[in-house]
Amino acid sequence: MTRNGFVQWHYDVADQIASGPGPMTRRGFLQSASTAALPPPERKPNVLVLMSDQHRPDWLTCNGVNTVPTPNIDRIAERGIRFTRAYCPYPVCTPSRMSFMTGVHAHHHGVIDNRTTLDWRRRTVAHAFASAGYVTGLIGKMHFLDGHTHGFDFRLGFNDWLMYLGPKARHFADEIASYPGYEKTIHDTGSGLPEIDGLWPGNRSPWLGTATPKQTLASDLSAEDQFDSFVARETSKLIRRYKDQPFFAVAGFLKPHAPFHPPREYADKFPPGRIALPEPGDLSQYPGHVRAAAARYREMGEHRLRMIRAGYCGNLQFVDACIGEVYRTLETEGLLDDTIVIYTSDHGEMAGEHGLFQKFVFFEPSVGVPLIVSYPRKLARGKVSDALVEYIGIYPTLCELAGLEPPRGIEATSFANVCRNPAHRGPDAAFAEFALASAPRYMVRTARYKYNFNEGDRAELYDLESDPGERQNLSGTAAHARTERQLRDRLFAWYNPERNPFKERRK
Ligand SMILES: [Ca+2]
Repeated sequence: MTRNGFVQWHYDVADQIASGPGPMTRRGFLQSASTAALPPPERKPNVLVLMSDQHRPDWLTCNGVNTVPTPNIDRIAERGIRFTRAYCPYPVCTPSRMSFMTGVHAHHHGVIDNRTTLDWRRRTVAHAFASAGYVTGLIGKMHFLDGHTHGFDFRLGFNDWLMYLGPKARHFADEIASYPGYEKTIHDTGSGLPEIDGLWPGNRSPWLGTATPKQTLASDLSAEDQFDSFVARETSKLIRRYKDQPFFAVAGFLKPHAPFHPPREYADKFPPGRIALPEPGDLSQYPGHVRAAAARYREMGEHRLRMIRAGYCGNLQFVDACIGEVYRTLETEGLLDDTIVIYTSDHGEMAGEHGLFQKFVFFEPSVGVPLIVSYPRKLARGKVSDALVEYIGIYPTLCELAGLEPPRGIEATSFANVCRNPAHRGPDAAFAEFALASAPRYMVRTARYKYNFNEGDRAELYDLESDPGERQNLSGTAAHARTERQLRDRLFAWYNPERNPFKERRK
């Protein structure tokens, strides 16, 4: 079987599953419903979730930040509502994504790190849409192995891309190995190499021990061979194939997440020598985990950090182009008005602020996410909302906007009311948590303040109105004692650290 033949086979199998062998298939049911004597019901909207990985929320040209041009994401914002204060529930890949899928926080779904898998019994947003007659597809990254178990009629992931790449996959192994500390993780399921244990001999990557950490910025893979191009192409195919019935599609892009090696034409736009690193500022007021992480990055040296930031910039501009490719498919198929499009990311990226890179912290660039909701048939266009909304709320919001039954047994709150009226104030707080098994920490963010409770370490309190850069930790000051106490009570009412069972389990 050729590579293209493999992908075609996958679609044919998925189509059979979607059509089903029985006398009353999902498609047959929809057809029979539309031929009954009653007028046909209003057609359900399609749903397309475009999810990048690690896109810091403020880096959008439509937000007035020109560090990296994002013309394609800007076009989605022109046709929708852009949220400036959206938060992920747990700033690392898998726990955050499983909250998107299930509508519950990590302390309930139990996926508290990238090595834990989601309980198969958890109902997901994909189950909800499949039950409502949608064809459901997941193309790309999501951090679980079996899409069918979690509600998707079919999926294509890293393994399918690696099969498409064939021997060129070793370039990707070299790119993963280039990130300091990642040499040993090239067989890690979370990093993009083989996701299915047993697919390769000895449950190991065939490149284990042979990868050569990449030293230069530009990827050795062409733009069209990149994972995100594969995701864009296959998502576009799915849209074209299922355009006549409602589809629920998730496109999970890998970039701007590491490896920080954009295709050459994007790497050339951001020469590391011209990349400015932010001044870390006074770190003494921050808790120990922030100071320790900043020290580790400082040791990597300025050249390395410039390379990382340059690669991040090139990655972001490239993934913007891939997102644009999928969006243009909706456009050329005439589906824009009747498709709910979400653009978001599973968490942000510090990109050097406070001397930090990646995520793992509750500073705004890390715990914040970009979030755009577009549904031109029903919602206003070109609006901006500063309501506090949560990434975990996407599931009930999509159900409400698509006219599905409200999901039961979840804790996420729909923000469909803000989508319908962008002037709506929205919820009065957003919550997050992190590292529940090792050094638990928790965040509450209100319209004005952010309070972080760090177990065994000093707390943090920021006044985001007067200090949006979070440079002045007000925790422990007499002038803010009452505010701090109130926020702490609010946080513990949401989740009391005393009830965290994960730390005990790992002892
Ligand atoms: Ca991620």
